[in-house]
Amino acid sequence: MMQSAASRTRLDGPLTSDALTHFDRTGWVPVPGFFSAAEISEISGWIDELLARPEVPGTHWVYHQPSLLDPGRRLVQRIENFCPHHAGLDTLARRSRLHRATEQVLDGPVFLFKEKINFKEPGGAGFELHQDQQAGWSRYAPLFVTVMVCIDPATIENGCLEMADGLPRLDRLIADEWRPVNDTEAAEFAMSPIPTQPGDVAFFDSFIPHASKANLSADQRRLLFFTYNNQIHGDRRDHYHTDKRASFPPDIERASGAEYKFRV
Ligand SMILES: O=C(O)CCC(=O)C(=O)O
Ligand SMILES: [Fe+2]
Repeated sequence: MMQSAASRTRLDGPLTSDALTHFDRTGWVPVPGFFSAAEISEISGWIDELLARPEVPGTHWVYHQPSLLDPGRRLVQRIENFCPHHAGLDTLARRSRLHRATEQVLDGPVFLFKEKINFKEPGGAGFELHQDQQAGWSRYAPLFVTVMVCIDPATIENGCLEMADGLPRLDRLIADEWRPVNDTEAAEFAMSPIPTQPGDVAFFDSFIPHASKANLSADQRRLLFFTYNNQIHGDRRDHYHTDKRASFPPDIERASGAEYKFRV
């Protein structure tokens, strides 16, 4: 059972009690304008710094994909595991107003579990309908909360996030691990696109079904994601990254000829 709103101790922080109540009821909450234009411009500059760095084994993890618009072109799909290698992004994740907000949502001190930037450049693929917890996360903790930070305008045209709508908050998997949610499993709910502007954020738990479409527009759509768990479930970051590095390493660390399949 999820904690009811009534039993929750409210920590002070940037999120209002209305926002926390919305999260408790539905498993997610949008918070428009959490960051100023100046803050997003600084974060965007940090992302540019990461992108400009050489890909070297043992540093941040870069993954590529072929462009759907120009299959000969290789795009950066995402960068993960960068906080240990970037002081500004690490401070944002672990010692900031945003971090405090995640403590409010998770109702206590949190550990950063993982982080990534999904670039979704023009030609970038979408994400099939899934619950984040389906990606084997139950091995690490029973519940996570992710905060999405919008860096570029995310629109229907460039593949903004889409959330399950009209469901009471889920506290279980509705589909098997490691495969997208199918149409039968999705019959109980509708999907709503969530267009966002730079500076908007959204908090969502690891059970809410979500998806996004490919970007067939001319505009890139960068979204930054930090995922946390309550400290009562331990600091699982190293365990997760050791496992992922073995099963789905960054492109620069891949053995030639080996096949690695991205599943959810
Ligand atoms: O970037 C997106 O559109 C969604 C990404 C997502 O849900 C994920 O990577 O788990
Ligand atoms: Fe996801």
